[in-house]
Amino acid sequence: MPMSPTPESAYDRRRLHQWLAGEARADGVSRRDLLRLVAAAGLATAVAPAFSAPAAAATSPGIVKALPDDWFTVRGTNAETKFASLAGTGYHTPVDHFFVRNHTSTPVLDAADWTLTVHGDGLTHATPVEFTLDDLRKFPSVTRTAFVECAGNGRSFFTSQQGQTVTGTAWTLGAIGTARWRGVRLADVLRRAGLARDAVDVLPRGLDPDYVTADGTDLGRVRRPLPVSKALDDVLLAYEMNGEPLPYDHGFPVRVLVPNWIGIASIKWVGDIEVSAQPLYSPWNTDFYRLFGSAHPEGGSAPLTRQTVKSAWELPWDASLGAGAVHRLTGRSWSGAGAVVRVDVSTDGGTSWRRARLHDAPRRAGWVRWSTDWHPSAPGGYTLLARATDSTGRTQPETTVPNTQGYLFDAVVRHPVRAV
Ligand SMILES: Nc1nc2c(c(=O)[nH]1)N[C@H]1C(S)=C(S)[C@@H](COP(=O)(O)O)O[C@H]1N2
Ligand SMILES: [Mo]
Repeated sequence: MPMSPTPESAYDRRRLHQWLAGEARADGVSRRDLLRLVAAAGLATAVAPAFSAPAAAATSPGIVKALPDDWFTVRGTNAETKFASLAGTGYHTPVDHFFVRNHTSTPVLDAADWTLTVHGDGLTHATPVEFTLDDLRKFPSVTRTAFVECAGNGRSFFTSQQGQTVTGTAWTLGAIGTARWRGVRLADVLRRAGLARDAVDVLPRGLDPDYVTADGTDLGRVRRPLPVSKALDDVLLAYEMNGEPLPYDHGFPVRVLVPNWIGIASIKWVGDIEVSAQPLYSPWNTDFYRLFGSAHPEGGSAPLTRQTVKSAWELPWDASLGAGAVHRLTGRSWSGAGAVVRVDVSTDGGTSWRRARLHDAPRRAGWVRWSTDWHPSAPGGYTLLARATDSTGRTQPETTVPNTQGYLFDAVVRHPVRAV
């Protein structure tokens, strides 16, 4: 599905214009990458600012929490939730089942030492403003349910269903979790810090180690610019997850939570936020998290924002089910654009479809649990399919237009099972 123009495309063109005019900053982004984006956007390339060379650093991967085989598939520095293990766990993903996506390793921080520094020329004064955790707790708190889903969730199906080669972690569908987050509005904190009227971008940065690519380039700490419009809309600085302090692996003591957007926007272990009157770039909105490939604009799409629509069965791959018995099969569907209002399922590889029963009221930024009864009369192999439709009318296609980094897979997944 080609990306429809989003507000981010127009915003991104403006950001690039400003970069060309020397009015946007791009620390740690190669000039070549920006020129590629400039060319792709059809802008003239008259002037361009200089860049500082990044320094090298070592990293050691690590996740703190236990990763039992029944609940997780470990993929490099990351851990994918097994959907089958969510059956019966309730609406919110228990924190001990929640997937972990780490570029490097979980830093074990001390909440008593932690501060958030808000700084930059998008503030009304030059001095940085510091907030301790206690300071944040004095702001009115907000509690909301939202999923965090990696942009690469479902990536492995580009290869296994569509025969395409993509780069990145080979997730199946378990790079998502839904939690009840409590924290403060980023808008409140930015205003307290003295947000200026000409601020355009905010850049939250993690306290985890520098990210070094496979070829040894140090890209610095994980950070991704967010337009002020989104930052002021519904973004939280979260300090609780499902009623408990954030676990180490999920950003303790404070993470950014950007509802409906791809997971990278929700920076964990946030230590500082730059507020800028100039548009900002980082490798996470130039090289990564755009769509590249022959079906996409030369030089890539606009930076990715909202998640797509997906569905997953709460069953192992190749699950065995008794033939001649009735099984209540369960699953979940979600979308970054609107609430899921309808789920259609097929137990015969897509020949016939019926509606699944929804067990939750449609809810934006969350998922719906659903079920269907299935009676496999004869032993043998079967293919289960589930296709969700959201309140904006978006539905899962049969195939996803590929992109080189395998983002935003949204096609219906063919889930094999056996009746025995
Ligand atoms: N500081 C920091 N924030 C980060 C990341 C990271 O590696 N470092 N990974 C991002 C990505 S790619 C995703 S998908 C989500 C995953 O959140 P989780 O590990 O709590 O599930 O965190 C995002 N925030
Ligand atoms: Mo991600």
